[in-house]
Amino acid sequence: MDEPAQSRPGMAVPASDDALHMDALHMARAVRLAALGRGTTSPNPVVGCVIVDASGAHAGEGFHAYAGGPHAEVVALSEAGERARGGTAYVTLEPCAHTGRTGPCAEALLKAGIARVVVAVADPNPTAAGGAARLRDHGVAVEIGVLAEEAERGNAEWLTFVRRGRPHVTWKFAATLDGRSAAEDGTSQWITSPQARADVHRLRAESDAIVAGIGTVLADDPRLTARPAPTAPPHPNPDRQPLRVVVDTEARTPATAAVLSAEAPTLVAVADDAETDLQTPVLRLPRSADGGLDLHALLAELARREVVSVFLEGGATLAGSFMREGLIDRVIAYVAPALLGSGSAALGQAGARTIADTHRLVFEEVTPIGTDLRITARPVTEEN
Ligand code: AOF
Ligand code: ZN
Repeated sequence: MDEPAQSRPGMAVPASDDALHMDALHMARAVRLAALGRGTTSPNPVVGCVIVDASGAHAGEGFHAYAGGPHAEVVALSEAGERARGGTAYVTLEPCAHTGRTGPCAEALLKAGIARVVVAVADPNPTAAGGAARLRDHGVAVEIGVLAEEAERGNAEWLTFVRRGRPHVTWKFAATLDGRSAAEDGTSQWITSPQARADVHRLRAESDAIVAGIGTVLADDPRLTARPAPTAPPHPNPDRQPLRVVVDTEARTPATAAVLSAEAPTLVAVADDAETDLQTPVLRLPRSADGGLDLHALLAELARREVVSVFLEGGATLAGSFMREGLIDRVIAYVAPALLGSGSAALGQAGARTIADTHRLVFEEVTPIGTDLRITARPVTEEN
């Protein structure tokens, strides 16, 4: 270890600040490692882990790659080997205390002789939680909350799924700078650049389900498959396609619709009183008060099928209904440097008839993509 800070000439920063800084640096790496699992871990979280030895030197690291595979801690411990003894583990999610698809990580950390565990986010999953308490009981120093915000953001889908018992919903749209997604005559292809469209395919591939309204299916006949550039991380099943879900209250989906193609599974959600002879799996749901489908019931059913993340595309009307029901957790807007001046708005009626009811968001990120901007925002809730 370095000598105490106060003995270094001209050193104004106390040793504890140095330690905090190192904690943040190692955790930042763990958060980046966790992100390598994005799109392949469902229904599990993304988790990253960094292990430093007793002298503070990097000894091992790892991330959780897919459900059923080893947890991040186990991967990092096996790389660190004996150097883990007396060392510190940085984990983006509290180590598990349960035996699920794999064994409890808290035990693995104890067995390896880890002296300190730094955690970003406590595990809200009641089955797996309790790792921190177990480690403390055995004399391991545990700190929770380091870079919590960054780790939460990287695991937003899974944390929403566990905390709210429903999938996390990302609403994506493409629009001109004046917020229009189609021209007056109904034409809408292509507002944004090819690079933005490729980015959409990457995000589709990371999602468990792609949801679209019947209006979009009838107007555009989309395939709603993920066709990402081949840079995605390895997956035990690389041909996996997200589940396509059509919100089709009156069962109007034609049997010839591209969304029913064999290349990916599809679920057509219809009202429980609608008549249909579609061969595709049909999901019958109650209607909401306005006669449309009960979107809460839809998400509950998707959660039951272990859909952790929903990518909501297509249909200003459907997006408006999700927004009105408070069911949108993230907004991704691809904004093109173009103006229409007429045509349809990206978002339909969303329950805000007066300015006081405006749905307020916070911008999380703005990234240039091709000639467009990708803006990521999330709704302001009581928690943020
Ligand atoms: C992960 N990866 O690196 C950590 C997890 O079904 P299992 O046995 O894989 O357990 C999944 C639960 O374990 C998960 O819901 C979370 O609560 C906890 N921690 N999970 O998938 C990991 N550390
Ligand atoms: Zn674990």
